[in-house]
Amino acid sequence: SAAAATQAPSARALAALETARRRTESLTDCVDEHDLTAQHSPLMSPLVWDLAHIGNQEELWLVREAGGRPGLRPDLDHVYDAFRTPRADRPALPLLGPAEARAYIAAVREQTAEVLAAVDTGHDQPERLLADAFVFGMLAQHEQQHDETMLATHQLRVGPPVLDAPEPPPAPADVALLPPEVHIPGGPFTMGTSTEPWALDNELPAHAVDVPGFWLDTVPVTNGAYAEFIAAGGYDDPAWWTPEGWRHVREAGLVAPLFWEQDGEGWTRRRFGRTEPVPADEPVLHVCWYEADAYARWAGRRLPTEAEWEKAARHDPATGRSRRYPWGDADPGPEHANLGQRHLRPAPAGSYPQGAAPSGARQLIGDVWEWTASDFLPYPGFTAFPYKEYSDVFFGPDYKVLRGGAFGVSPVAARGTFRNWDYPIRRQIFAGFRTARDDGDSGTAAQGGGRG
Ligand code: AVJ
Ligand code: FE
Repeated sequence: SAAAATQAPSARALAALETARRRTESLTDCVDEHDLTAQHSPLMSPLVWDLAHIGNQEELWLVREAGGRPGLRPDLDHVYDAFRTPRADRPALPLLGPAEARAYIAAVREQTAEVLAAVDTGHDQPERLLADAFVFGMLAQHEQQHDETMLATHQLRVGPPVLDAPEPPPAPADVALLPPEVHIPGGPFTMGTSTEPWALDNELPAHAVDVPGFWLDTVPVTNGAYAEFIAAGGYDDPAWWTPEGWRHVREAGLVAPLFWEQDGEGWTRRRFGRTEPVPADEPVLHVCWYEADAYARWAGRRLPTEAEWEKAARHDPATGRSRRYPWGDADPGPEHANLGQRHLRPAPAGSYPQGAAPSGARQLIGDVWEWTASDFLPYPGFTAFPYKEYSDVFFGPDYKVLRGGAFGVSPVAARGTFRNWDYPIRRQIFAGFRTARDDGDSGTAAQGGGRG
């Protein structure tokens, strides 16, 4: 909003930290001690680990680093170091209990507020950590990222529902009239940013990338379209899969997206403790990169590269400039995108016309993370900041990039330059995809068009 743009960095940072904390509380106050300390899946930490890890990172960066203070519990650093202990082993750590963890993060936050009030967070502050309140914004994003991880833990948790949110609005009336794909003209565009104050190190620096013209799905691939791929035997035909993807789909016994259950002719799914029919018009969720890639090949198409995705989301052909969001530079509002866990599901494909890109593509930001074809690699001129373990240690062929952000992503951690990454087998994250094709390719599906 215009208000955020004119707000002092310290006020914006405090508001972002408070918003994150309210969400953290809402995700942890709704369950009992057992649910906080249990491991709901070996893929995830106990919720109480995330809770204290949030406070420990805040102590480390805001109280000790930014504030120059001795800190509260430096002895906890090793317990909450994400690199020391994989998620599956975290229940065995000497973790703070729920009451201790809550008291700890509250005590850290008191000191954070004092530090924030005392340090110069102006644009001209020479210390890069503090300028524009960057490190405070970084920690607000960190907490929100863990809130999203805790939301994924809630999705994996078995038991009666504890989360609630209103349903997203129904699809707008013009959805049936949308073209299936939009054209993005060829030419250079500016990828990444050197000016977004709270952009994280992997989004920097801005650099020109030449992207040939291509076609992109107007909306994310829906459950209905994905179900056609399943019905056409997509999981039984190696023709659609990369060799690694085929090996994985066989070994893991994948037959449908995570959480889908066959129900007669159709599909149901468990969603935050409730079972419902899989909605055909909703973007597909909980598919791994291999499944997204296989679907695209079956449809006679491919996943977009990361550069293609960002060009579609940011390039304004009228000015030649890259913008912060598909709709322009204004912070995301509820009219633009499904973000911030306002809803507990993606909105129907074709929603949010006010959030459309200049090409007409919709829902690039929000609803579902979108797998791209690209490995997670540094941009030319990348430098790790402020710590190598945010991005640097992950660069390479092991991780695929996701873009756009899902319904459970906070607006503070969603923008046209934001980069997420995960292993190509991961399905518990809130990931879907859309497909693309080169200029000049017919785009005719090998199976007679499964993009319904
Ligand atoms: C950017 C989502 C891959 O959760 O592993 C949280 C974010 N980094 N704490 C992750 C993160 C450190 C990260 N992802
Ligand atoms: Fe973390």
